[in-house]
Amino acid sequence: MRHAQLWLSSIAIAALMASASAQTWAEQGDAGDLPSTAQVVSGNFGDPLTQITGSIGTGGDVDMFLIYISDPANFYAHTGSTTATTFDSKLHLFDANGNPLWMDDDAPSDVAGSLEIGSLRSYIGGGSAAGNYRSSDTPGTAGSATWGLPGAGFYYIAISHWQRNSAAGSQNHFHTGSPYDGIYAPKALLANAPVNGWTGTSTTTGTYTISLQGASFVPEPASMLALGAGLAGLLGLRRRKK
Ligand SMILES: [Ca+2]
Ligand SMILES: [Ca+2]
Ligand SMILES: [Ca+2]
Repeated sequence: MRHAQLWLSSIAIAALMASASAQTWAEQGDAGDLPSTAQVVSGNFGDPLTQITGSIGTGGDVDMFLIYISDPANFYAHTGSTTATTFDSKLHLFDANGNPLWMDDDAPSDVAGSLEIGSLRSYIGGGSAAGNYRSSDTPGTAGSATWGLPGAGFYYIAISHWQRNSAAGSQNHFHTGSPYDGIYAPKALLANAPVNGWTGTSTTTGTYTISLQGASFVPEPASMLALGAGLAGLLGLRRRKK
């Protein structure tokens, strides 16, 4: 019985993931800067999401997007060349509850070289030298954090000019000084303090392209209903066969 259930649910999920179409999400209007106002990158669940494009406006704009990380082991996000992203960017990654996970201002040289990431553009992901991952509590210690993600699921990614910093209350989640090319884990005391504001000011504007690997679109409401109906059907099946 258990095997039959697993088999049926994989069919339901495969059906939702079947169609591969658009891979780029273009910011619609202005994406909000907190989980409650983040733009949902919705589409066919499981379609790979390889790019998010948008713009940073005046007033220290921050753009946050809800994405699905389908392949956490191979996930990365970066802001590309100096023409792909026209300003000195910073990337922040949060879990589905808005808790801080990782921040990078300037991509470390090794991944910048292999992925052709421009000067002062940002990178969050595995694949850099172990020493480049640092705790915000001990930023001077190479390798004081170890790369990882909690697993496949929903995440928030935010892009901003480098002078904007995610915060809980008035406390920055992450180290904001040198070395700027560290990929930072948050301060331990704030690891479970969801983002509820941004510190720092900037008047820089520009356009960006975030390139992604291991990410996919978030289910559209219709797909969520279909998935829900499929699961309800499975539960009904289990009840009937008991
Ligand atoms: Ca924007
Ligand atoms: Ca915004
Ligand atoms: Ca930067």
